[in-house]
Amino acid sequence: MADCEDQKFSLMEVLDTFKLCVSEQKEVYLQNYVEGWRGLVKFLNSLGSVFGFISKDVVNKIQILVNYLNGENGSQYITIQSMVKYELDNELVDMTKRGRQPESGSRTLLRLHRALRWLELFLERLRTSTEDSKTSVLCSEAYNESLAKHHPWVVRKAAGMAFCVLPGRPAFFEVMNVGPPDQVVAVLGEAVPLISEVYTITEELYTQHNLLDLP
Ligand code: 1PW
Repeated sequence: MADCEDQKFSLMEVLDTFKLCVSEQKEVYLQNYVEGWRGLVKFLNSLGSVFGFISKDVVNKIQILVNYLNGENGSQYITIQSMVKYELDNELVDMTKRGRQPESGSRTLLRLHRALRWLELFLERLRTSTEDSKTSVLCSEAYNESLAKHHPWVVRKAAGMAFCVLPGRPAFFEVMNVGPPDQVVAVLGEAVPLISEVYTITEELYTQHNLLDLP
């Protein structure tokens, strides 16, 4: 996986994996979900080393899910719907406090799911931003509206510090690696609804099973 993280990020690639995520029956393929996140990790890494602590946690979580996918019960982990059903049916999820199943697929995916909302809000703000917008402001607004409420003070503080050193809008668009600004905006216009669909399907599944507060 180290090799894959070194490669250059392209927003198109992330877009492609998220496109493949959703089945006709509106199920979410875990493999593609994880691939999408791998692309995002490349993105985080190309933003600079301050994002190291963020990408490290995401990499750990990706690895937990990959281990399930490649494990002996991998066939139960094809979609997030089948994963949740399998883990609940077999009492593999700590429901109220962390205990025997501290790293269930369901609680691990929930962390990525919450972070995906941040990403969605942030990309949408970027899409509608103007030349003089500050990425750090867009990013922290998106964070405060979403993920921040799930993080303790110390993580919020560290995240806030990392946002401050985000590259400006032109450099940021450059890192996305899809061409001139108007093209970035067009690709974002495609990416945001896709990410949003994956987010909404997952949110509904977790709501339905009362899993939104898994410890
Ligand atoms: C600039 C675009 C950024 C988009 C990617 C967003 C990634 C967000 C990951 C934030 C991680 C912050 C540091 C880790 C905190 C963990 O404690 C936390 N993990 C997450 C993903 O929120 C909760 O995981 P835990 O401690 O319950 O295992």
